[in-house]
This record gives sequence, structure tokens and C-alpha cells, in this order.
Amino acid sequence: MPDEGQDKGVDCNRDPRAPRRQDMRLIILTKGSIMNIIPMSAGFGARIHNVDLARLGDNPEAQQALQAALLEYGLLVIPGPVLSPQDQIAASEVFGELEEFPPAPGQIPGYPQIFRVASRATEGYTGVGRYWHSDGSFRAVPTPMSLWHLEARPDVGGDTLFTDLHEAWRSLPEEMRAQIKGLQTTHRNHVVHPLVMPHPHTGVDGLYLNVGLTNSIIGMERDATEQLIATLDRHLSREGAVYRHQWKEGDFVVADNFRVAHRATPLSPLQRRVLNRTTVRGDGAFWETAKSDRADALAV
Ligand SMILES: O=C(O)CCC(=O)C(=O)O
Ligand SMILES: [Fe+2]
Repeated sequence: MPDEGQDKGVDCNRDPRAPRRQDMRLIILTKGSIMNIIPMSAGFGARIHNVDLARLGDNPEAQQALQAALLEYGLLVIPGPVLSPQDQIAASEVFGELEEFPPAPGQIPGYPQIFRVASRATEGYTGVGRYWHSDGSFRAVPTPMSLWHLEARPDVGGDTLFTDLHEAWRSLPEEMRAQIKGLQTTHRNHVVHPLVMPHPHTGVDGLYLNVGLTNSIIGMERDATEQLIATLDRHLSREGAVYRHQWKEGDFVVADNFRVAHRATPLSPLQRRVLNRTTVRGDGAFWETAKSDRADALAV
């Protein structure tokens, strides 16, 4: 056990967003193995070490630890070996029931749960998400989680950026908070969401904005809407707020889409990059299923 007392005095000038020294490693014992949860210095997100994603199925304790870590940190980065599509799907299902996508060129036949993003059109969808967004914000019940698994890593470029939506809301100037609380955004398909969205499970407010796909803000003129979106876009990118993920092959990254937004960075098509994404259905998040399991148990 580290002696907490020995750190006294070191902390007084610390960056308030940095994790406290004594929080650096939360160690959870699971079936004789040790999972390490290491908060990242961005102030959100954690790296998880010593978890075998291909063998999560028979380890409910590890599954619960990962679910709890996602709710706490909003973003999990889990390094490991490249998984088969079956194992990627099984590991994703720890977080809920998955969305499915229609067959398309470059997608993996027989695995509709995997949405493949790639630098080349022959291997997946290209040019995806180069602006701050949460996946599935255009759905009436938005996609609660996105999970990515990197299969092929480019030599340069192709990082993914993440920013904390709860902190983005908390850190807005008071005047702006008063101006935007209660506003509603629309997408082109007329789906409407509150701009300040309470997290469906924790109830914590976050700034929920798809910078690329928002069509209008109800009751606002077009120019004012564009200005507000540009201001909030800059706020999401403000100094110190962004975690830049530099991918390694085999990385498995899980995002709570109500807690963090993400954004792809440019990449040359000369570079090969293949990123396999799964997404949890709006009505299928683990916290929903846990609720209905409890209801079923009570009904028996
Ligand atoms: O390519 C990336 O880094 C992320 C693209 C994206 O927005 C997504 O896969 O949902
Ligand atoms: Fe995305």
C-alpha cells in the first residue's frame, strides 16, 4: 500500500484536471487476476490493463468492473491483441445490445454489428466523423456507447480526439449557460434533442452537440445558430480539454457518448488504417438491461 502521507505538500500546485496521485491505480481482483484502472491525465478517461477481452464472457466480475469504470471515466482505453470479429462483438456486448448495419462494400460479410471505418473505400467507410460528435445523435433514442477496435495502424495520422461533455457544460461561462439551457437542436431528419442533455443513467448534464449534423437550433436564426455552434465547437477543443488517442493495433476503446464526444483527424489514403466500430443500441445499454433484469427478478 502506498503511504498517502508521503505525498503531502506535493499536491498544492497540481493541475486540478490531473488525477490525484493516490487515485492512479485502482486495482480490482477478479478470479485471481488483477485489473488495473489508470485514470488519464486529461481529467476523464482511463487506461485498463490486464484484462483479457477474448475471455470476458466467463468473468462477470470483470464485466461489472468495466461497466462501472465506463460510467466513472467516460472513456476506456484497453490495449491488447487484435481480436477476431466474433471476439470483438462478444467484448462489445458486455456494454449492451449492438446496432446492426446494412451490407456495404468494404464491410465484413456476416458481421452486421461491425461498422468498418477505413482510409480506403475498399476496406470500409472513409472520411467519417471529422467534427465533434457523438455517434447516432441523429437517432430519436441516441446511441449510448461506441466501441472501436483498431485492426491496421497507419504510420502517420489517423489519431482520434475525445473531449468531456460534462466538463464542457460545467466550464462554460455562466452567461452562456443561461443562454443555452433549454435550447433544442434538430438534425436534418427532424430528430430533436436538448442541447444540454442529462446523462440517461447518471442524470449529469452534458453539452450534447453534433457539430457536423446539427441542422438548426429551435427558435434561433440561421446566423445566430451558426455562430453558437462555432463558439461551442471551439469550447470543445479548448486548451487542455482534448485527449488525443494515438492508436496501436489491438486497442479497444469504449466511449460513453453522453459523456464524451469524438472527432477523427485527417489521414492520407496512402496510409492504411482499418478501424472496426461497434455501437450499443439506444434501448440496449447495460444500465437499461440491468434495470429490466431486476424487474424480471422482482416479477418472479
Ligand atoms: O476514424 C476515427 O478516428 C473515428 C471516426 C468516427 O467518428 C467513428 O468511427 O465513429
Ligand atoms: Fe463517430
